[in-house]
Amino acid sequence: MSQAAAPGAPTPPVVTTETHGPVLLARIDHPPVNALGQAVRAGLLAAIEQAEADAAIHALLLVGAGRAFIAGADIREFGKPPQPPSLPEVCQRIEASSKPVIAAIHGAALGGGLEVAMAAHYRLALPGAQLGLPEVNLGLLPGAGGTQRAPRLMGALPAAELMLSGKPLAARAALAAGLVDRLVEGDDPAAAGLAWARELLAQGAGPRRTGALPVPDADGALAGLEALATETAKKSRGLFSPQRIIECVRAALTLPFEEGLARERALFLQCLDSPQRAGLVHAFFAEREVAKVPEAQAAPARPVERVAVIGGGTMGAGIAVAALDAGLSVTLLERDEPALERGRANVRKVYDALVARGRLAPEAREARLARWRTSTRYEDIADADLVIEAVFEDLQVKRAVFAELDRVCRPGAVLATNTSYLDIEAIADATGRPQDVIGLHFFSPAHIMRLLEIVVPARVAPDVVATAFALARRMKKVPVRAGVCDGFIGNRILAVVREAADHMVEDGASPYQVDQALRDFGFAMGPFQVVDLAGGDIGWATRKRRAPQRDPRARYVEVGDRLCERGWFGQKTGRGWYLYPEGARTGQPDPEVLAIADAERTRKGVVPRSFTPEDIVRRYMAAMVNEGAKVLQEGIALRPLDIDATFLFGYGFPRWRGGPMKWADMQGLPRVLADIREFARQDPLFWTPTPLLEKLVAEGRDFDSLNRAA
Ligand code: T1G
Ligand code: NAD
Repeated sequence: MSQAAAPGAPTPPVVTTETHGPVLLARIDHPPVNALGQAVRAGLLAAIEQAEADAAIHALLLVGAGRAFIAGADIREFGKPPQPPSLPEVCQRIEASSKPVIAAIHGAALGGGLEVAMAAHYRLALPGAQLGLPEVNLGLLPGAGGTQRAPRLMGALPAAELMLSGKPLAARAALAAGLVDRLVEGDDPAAAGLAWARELLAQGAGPRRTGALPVPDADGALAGLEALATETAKKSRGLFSPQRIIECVRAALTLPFEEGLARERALFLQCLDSPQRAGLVHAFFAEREVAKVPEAQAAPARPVERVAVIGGGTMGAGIAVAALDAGLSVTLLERDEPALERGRANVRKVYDALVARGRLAPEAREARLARWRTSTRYEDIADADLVIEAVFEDLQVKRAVFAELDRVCRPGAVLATNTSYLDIEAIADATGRPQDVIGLHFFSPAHIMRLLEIVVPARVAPDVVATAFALARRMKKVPVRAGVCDGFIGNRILAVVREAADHMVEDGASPYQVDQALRDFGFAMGPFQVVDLAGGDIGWATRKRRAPQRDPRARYVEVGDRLCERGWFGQKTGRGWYLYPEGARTGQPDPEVLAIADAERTRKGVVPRSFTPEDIVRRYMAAMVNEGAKVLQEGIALRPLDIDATFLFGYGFPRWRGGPMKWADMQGLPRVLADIREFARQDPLFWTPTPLLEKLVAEGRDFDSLNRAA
């Protein structure tokens, strides 16, 4: 593994070659994952030419240094002017080699990395190898021959599945699928590859060009592909590249190889130009950049093996499962035995369902439950390294719990609260160790939702923040650092867009029309469906709690309150904004709700107007972006990408739009600001443009410029 070059020193080559008798070994060494940047592509081409030119060389072996073979094209190069050689050229050259080329795969062989291996003539895999074509996750398709070679190695339909799922195959599955020729035990790809190369040469094996192979299941596959196309159209709602992957596989079945490659290229370039690629690539990097916050790198994390969870309700049980899944020992503490029994049942229910669906082996369940204890005595959690409180959303109840934790927990234990809205400083004040108190805001269901808002109060110690980020990594969560304010990043912005949605209903839109427009925009659910899922009573309690501070000049829509006054809290009461006959999960529009909205308009003297789906999206997103800019301006979120990640991983924002701030950049901030100023003519208080947004527009900058500046 090559070390970073000293300043001014020539950068070490990213592809090096060694001669091993008749075999030339080319090693790709471009940390962290040997991505196929320009230098790697040029290095591979040079290695081919070197092998071809050396009469003593009879075979070329490709291996990757470090933890991957090749994890694909360099994603950071997308959208930039292409630098030669292109990857299709490199793959064509590998395949055309007059001497056998062998790929020895360990770790990730993904996207362009697998395409390089498929262009080689022989492929072996070591245990732990992961082979896949995940381009669809980036709004792309395999653009270096993968859509034409994969069908020839594994069959058209299995290849289409591999590309449409974007999920990798493990080594054994790749062998069974025909993607590799053999599995070799061990962890040294060079040694395994050299041994096989010598064996092949001894057998007189020559080049074996994948492109020359027929597609094994060609006859029956076209019909199967049509069915897959229909299914994909349904499943991949609004996504651009999946249908083009299908088109490429159709070309592999109907066109000669070279024409298939040309068709692939044309469709690849269409995907490259699609805004979805920009959105999905942004989401890829946002997911990774969020973890890079000053505090997470300022101090070493405290060790955490024993976790205590206070409260075994909706969230407590999910958090306990997430901790057990991460290999931690967990003690669930409840206020009394009946509540504890409910907590036990909530946790068991999750694992029993996973076992029943074959998603978890019974032994794995037992192994996790073996690390789980329950209690009603605080003394039983005195040795906890980290405590996560998830009791009722009531400040006094939480302060009482934290006073108890302060009394029993060992010095150095991290004390975290899962509060959704409450002031964490006030909770920390209930202890004598505010430096150990932090917010860990999980999202329901906590063992599934990937977002974890790490809420950083003023007095917290840096190593406590580092401990929270380390926990997130261990739980495979996407950690977003948030400052302390009412609702932190996500719920604060959600409250504002909810108001915008309520305003539209009072102004004449139907809640069902609003939900439909936002589903068509790409959200998994519309705002009124989300209320019914979470429970209208939670928002109602928040509105009542906020009423004393509400600006008397601010517009306040009461349609939601009218529903809650009737006990219509949503799914849990069989009706809310929608009707849920016999516990149905999908709601039906409710004419009585429309009547209540009408009555409220009449009572308020509002003359209803019509809204197009575009009107609805413009207002909803303008409210989201404007409040997002305020959250940034106040430093509650460090960068726009933190807001994007929050909505992508916690609020069902369509991944291919990259998140609200990325969406705004792609719309053009001047247009979003113009919308806000237009809406402000009707309601100047709600639609006050955020100074940061005005400043960016005035300076001709976008939100991404703040990501880069951070
Ligand atoms: N390009 C550039 N950087 C990459 C990269 C890539 N392909 N893959 C990873 N990184 C960076 C990542 O940003 C992070 O950086 C570091 O590597 C470690 O990654 C023509 C068009 C390989 C399974 O989609 O799925 O080929 O944050 O934190 O959890 O057909 O990374 O440290 O600065 O994710 O161990 C197709 C994407 C490209 C694979 C490792 N390939 N990568 O996971 O580490 S499109 C992919 C991954 C293509 C061709 C097409 C994962 C991983 P930093 P990490 P990890
Ligand atoms: P819940 O009502 O389902 O569960 C709360 C549990 O806390 C109950 O089982 C109760 O017995 C227990 N409890 C109450 N007082 C206790 C005490 N003194 N000691 C020990 N246990 C006690 O509530 P929930 O939905 O799980 O919410 C818990 C917390 O998580 C709240 O702060 C809430 O705002 C927050 N939260 C909720 C959601 C959500 O979607 N429900 C999402 C994120 C955060």
